[in-house]
Amino acid sequence: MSSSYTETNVKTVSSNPIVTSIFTADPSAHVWEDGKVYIYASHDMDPARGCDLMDRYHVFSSEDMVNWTDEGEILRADDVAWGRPEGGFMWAPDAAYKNGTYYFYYPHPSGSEWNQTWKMGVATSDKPASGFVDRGYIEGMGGFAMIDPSVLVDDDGRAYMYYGGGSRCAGGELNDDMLSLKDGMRDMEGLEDFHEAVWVFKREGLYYMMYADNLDGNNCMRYATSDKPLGPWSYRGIFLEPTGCSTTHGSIAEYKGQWYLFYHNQEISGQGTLRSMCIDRLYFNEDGTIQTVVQTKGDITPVGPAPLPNPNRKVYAAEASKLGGGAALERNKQGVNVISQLQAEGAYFEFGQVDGGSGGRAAIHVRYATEERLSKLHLAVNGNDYSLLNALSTGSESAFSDAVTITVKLEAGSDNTIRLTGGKGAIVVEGIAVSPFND
Ligand code: FUB
Repeated sequence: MSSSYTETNVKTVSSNPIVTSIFTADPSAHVWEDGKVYIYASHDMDPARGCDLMDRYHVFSSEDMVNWTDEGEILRADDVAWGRPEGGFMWAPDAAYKNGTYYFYYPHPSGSEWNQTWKMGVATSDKPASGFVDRGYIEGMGGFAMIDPSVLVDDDGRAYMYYGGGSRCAGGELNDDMLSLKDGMRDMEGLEDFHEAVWVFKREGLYYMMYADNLDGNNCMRYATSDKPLGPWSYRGIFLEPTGCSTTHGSIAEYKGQWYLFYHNQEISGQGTLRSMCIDRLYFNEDGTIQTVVQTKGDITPVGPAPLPNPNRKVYAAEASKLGGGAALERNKQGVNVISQLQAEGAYFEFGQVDGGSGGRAAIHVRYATEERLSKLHLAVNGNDYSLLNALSTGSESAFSDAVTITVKLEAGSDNTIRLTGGKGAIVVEGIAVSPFND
């Protein structure tokens, strides 16, 4: 049971960016055997310091390409025993599935000299979006910027890893264990203007490699094709024009008969290091070439069932909170109790005795209203920092939305404390809803 939806936030048409509460980048999409589509994304921590602080990968799932469930965090730098002591630098990941195991590949430096110590980490689980445990890194890789992994499991069960940065791309076959290389890596031939962000997929017997080019600060996505998984590749052209973001990165997947491009932009933040995932339709021509993707604000209609409301959901109303730092409880014009004055630095509200069910993952929805383009709330759960949550404008302080949502970890039982601190924008809050997954 992993649905986290309330009755009021089911969408009937997609919106870009698809996740607004936290910043997510580098989406790697896969359709697994349970029939759902999953996105393994990197996470731009807010506030950012370049890409240095990126951490805490979240996974998102959907059955209709419109409504996305935050499955929660699956791995953070602190979980990586061999990682650099300062943490951060959990960059663009990918995932693969073979023989009952899900593999999560992530680039991370092993030393303080981050750009000289990249490694390709692997975590595994028997579930697609939880339970990942780090298994170390793949030996025998390196020599240049070892970032942006992409893993293809071919129809015959053989698996290939690709990676690349600093204008160089390499590929090689993985052993059956998916944790080691068969014959090492070799440079990929035939790519034009390769920069980074390699992603390989297969369609109708043809291998496609997509990647970001070197257009400084405003890359395009280009692609090449081959009839063999490790090339040589034939360059085919550009299929995504600049998004306005200083990086471009993504993936392509087919779901229920339609192909999609998953990518990121900086629509919400205006900052190239606080990015947000988007999805648009992707079309092939008769000859297998890819049409230029039209970047939209979201026009996908559901291709499957929307998530069901979570039966474990409990609502915690404004009047049940403890307030501090200048936050106030007031009755608004509609006669509803709301927490206000949250624009004051340090103003906070806190719910104690929050029910975490049997413990583990739980979705938190904040019911809020703000006239500002972008307000923010800082979340802490049982004293653990979850960084800033984005609250996009609802149009006015009396138009409420549940759109601020994140999946966190709660302890079993009713002794959880959830604190939200303001100071970034005039925002009022009616309460929160908490939905333990009980999985
Ligand atoms: O997200 C960190 C880095 O930015 C990725 O590894 C690159 O592809 C670019 O998206």
